[in-house]
Amino acid sequence: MFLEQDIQQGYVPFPESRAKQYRAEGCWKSNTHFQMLADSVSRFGDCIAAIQDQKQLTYKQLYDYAIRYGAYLKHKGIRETDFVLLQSPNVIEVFIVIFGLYAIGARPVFCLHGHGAYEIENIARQSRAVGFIKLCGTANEITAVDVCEEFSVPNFQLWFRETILSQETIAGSLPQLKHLNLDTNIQALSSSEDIAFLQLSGGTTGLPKLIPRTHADYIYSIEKSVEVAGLNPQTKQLVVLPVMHNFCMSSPGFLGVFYAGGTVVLSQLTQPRVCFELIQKYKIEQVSLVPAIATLWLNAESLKDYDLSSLKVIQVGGAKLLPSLAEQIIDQFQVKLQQVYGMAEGLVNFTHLDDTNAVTIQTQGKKLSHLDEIRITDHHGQALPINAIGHIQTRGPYTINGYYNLHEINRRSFTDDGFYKTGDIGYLDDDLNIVVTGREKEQINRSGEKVTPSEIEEFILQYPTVKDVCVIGVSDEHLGERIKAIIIPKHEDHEISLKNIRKFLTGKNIAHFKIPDEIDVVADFKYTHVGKVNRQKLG
Ligand code: OOB
Repeated sequence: MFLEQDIQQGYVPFPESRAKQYRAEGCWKSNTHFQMLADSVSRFGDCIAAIQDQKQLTYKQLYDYAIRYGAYLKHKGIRETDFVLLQSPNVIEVFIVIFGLYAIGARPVFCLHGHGAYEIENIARQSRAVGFIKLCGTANEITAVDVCEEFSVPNFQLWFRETILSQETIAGSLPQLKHLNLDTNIQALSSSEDIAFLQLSGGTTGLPKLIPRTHADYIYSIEKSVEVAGLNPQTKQLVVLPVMHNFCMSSPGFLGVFYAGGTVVLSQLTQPRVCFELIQKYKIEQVSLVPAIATLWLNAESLKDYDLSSLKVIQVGGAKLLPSLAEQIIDQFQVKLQQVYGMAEGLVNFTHLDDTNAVTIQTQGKKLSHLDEIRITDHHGQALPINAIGHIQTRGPYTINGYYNLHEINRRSFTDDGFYKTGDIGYLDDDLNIVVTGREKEQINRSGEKVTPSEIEEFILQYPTVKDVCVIGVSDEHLGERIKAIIIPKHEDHEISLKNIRKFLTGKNIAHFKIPDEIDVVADFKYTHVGKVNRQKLG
């Protein structure tokens, strides 16, 4: 019912012919995220939905608190269909806020915890959001909120800075929940085919692009992920990746657990000891990791000090998992490994729990839905046969048809017949398992966080004594790739240090995960025979 308004703002809907098929085949249902929670409450009301430190929520409590928080936001001026930026560490209150927004039909824009004021301002501008909810880990944390209050983004004027202290009770950290006198009769009118939220693409164009996902398409991907990951009401999942990331939100993620009636345990840290302690204490069965965290855990001395025998499935995705690492995960943790190749734009692939080890180790598995269309093409967009390596393109019941409010970029990122050009290179094997072999576009994958070199280069060029710079990813045992800036100073006497560059970039309020891990000061770059900087020879 709000579709018309969104289309005017730059939303590209599913073509009606495909939408009809997705409805007819039962992929898209009529429920919204809030109704999905209500459904879980009716089946699992008194079961524990989430735990973090001393705090926990039953399904019923999560639902009641969400309604109260939603009523509070409404009272403060947030209206149905408003976009609201949300940034949070992995704290339990974030679930109340997300479902509070859904309760009143407002739409979260999921910012990563690492995003700085620079990214936040741009996301606010592009989404035309009305406000920003920031959950802070400490009372005196200086955050994007403090810096952003000077923004001059039209409509953007509602600031909610909630200090979340782990030792407090939930009602202590979100005192608004005590306001019982608010009108909690806040039925939202949104329909399942409306945009539910905006997620951010790591992207190759610098600033994050907005990804509009509908309730129907996203819930379908959750349902299918729950099936393929084997979640059930007994499932105990550890969430260690940032909660706002698509992987741990829905593939199957915490929403998968809420759908299945299980329990989510949140960790704010990725450190092995902290996570192993939680796995042992709560008898965790399932966890989703990026390869960099899997490596960290495997190499931890403390691995032998804990009983991790409850772990049944470790999912690894977000970046290429090397077969040798895949083998170690299976051997050392004695678990089923499930590779997940997905993207916030939609398409997700999983290896199956009954696949042979060879398939699990060597491939990124099969598409989630029989209606996902994946094609591998050559440079001209011509489809290639099975086993041929090429560009991975996709369309389907839960893959977007365009970024929000970005017409120019959409022309480049989508084909005329509606396929999303993932930018990934790979092939489909004889059994239709996908194998990702690389990327066509420049992008650094630092521990699953996607970083665009040109964006960082532009910032470093503003440093007074830098003449030229080239930012590359170099392979790193722990991070997958780390960020290296190769810098030519304006004058050979100019001293440029990593510390000063990092300080300078921090002052620009950009996300901390984009700040170079190392620099190299050189007299000149190496060039290809056509005169382009040869990035491969720089590392
Ligand atoms: C996930 O989502 P995004 O949007 O942060 O990043 C998507 C990109 C893919 O296009 C690909 O380049 C890379 O991340 N990627 C992988 C991979 N999984 C993602 N590359 C190689 N092997 C894999 N298994 O990262 C994401 C979203 C949902 C589920 C899982 C990951």
